[in-house]
Amino acid sequence: MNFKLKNDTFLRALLHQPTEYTPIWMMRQAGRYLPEYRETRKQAGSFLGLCKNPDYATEATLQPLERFPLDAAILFSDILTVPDAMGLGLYFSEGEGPKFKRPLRDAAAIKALRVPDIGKDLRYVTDAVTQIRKALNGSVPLIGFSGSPFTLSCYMVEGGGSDDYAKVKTLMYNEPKLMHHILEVTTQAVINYLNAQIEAGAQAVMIFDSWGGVLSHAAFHEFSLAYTHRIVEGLIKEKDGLKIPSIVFTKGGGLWLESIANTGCDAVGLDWNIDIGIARQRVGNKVALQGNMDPAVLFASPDAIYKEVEHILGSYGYGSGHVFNLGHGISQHTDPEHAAALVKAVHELSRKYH
Ligand code: 1CP
Repeated sequence: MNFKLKNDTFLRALLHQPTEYTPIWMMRQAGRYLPEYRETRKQAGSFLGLCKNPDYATEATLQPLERFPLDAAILFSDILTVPDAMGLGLYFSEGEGPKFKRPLRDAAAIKALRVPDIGKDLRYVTDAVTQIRKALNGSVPLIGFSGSPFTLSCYMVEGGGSDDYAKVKTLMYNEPKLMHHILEVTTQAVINYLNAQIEAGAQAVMIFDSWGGVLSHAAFHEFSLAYTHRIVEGLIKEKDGLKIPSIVFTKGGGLWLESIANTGCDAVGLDWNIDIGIARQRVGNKVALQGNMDPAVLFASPDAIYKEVEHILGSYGYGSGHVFNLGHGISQHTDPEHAAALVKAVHELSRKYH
């Protein structure tokens, strides 16, 4: 029991301890689908302006919690702050998503890559974590996060989002040593970054391997999972006598569930391709599961949302070890009332399974 928190259901579910209901939070729960977020972003001037100012980051983190009785808060930031701190020059062009001014396009740039000084170059993130913990005042736990080295490398080599990952895959197949060098440096950066978030007050951490699923079986294990594994091993496991659970989410990772569970993480995040009951059979009690509703269900009516929630809860079955979530980030076109219906449905319908 965590006496410091009013609601520690999320942490207990991650550690397979008994709960009264299934906890829920939503990936990208703060963001463009909320009118109050759009207003705050306007005040801040830009998305990066939000991330780099701890007052605004705190405000954005708390917005979804003021609307919905969610069981966890997630730090408002982005995975791309790490390559930005490594000198790649992150910027957002309106309607085009994230871009880097100096993507990794040759061996010289790759060899010059350095682990950033987290205490200096990412101080705005750890300051935000400290401030958010204060503002939460023990209501629900705060999740810290990072991208996986492979997912970060995709953006660092492509220079932005991609449909085919042609540049990063070409590098990986032509120059595996250079690719491994990027992954090595990024792995050390991510370990330092997540541990700094934990030191600043993050009570659980999540590694987003959003693009690991675009790899072949062999490449996934060599270029993505091996590094995720090292990160999990390098994390601070306990702080102030409390366990700090870790969650590994690989979009499209259903095929590799057992390998992901073997990294030593406490929970595996699932997208919506896999049935959560089958996933549970495959991993047993080794890890908790987080997921796995298709975010597009939120476009449908509250009745349809209730049906889908019942289906997922029923498929997971009885007992702890499930954190309800979407299988990927909430769409900016979601009606906030539908998000409210989802949270209500999970809280109401899950009690009979506990
Ligand atoms: O206001 C805006 O226009 C910016 C939209 C936005 C937001 C709200 C971006 C740009 N990032 C975020 C916040 C964010 N990003 C959070 C905040 C906390 C929360 O969940 O509420 C988190 C955890 C992320 C993580 C993130 N950023 C991931 C991993 C998760 C995932 O969705 O797979 C990835 C891949 C990114 C990159 C990124 N940042 C922003 C966008 C639009 C993207 C995706 C670009 C692409 O499709 O390649």
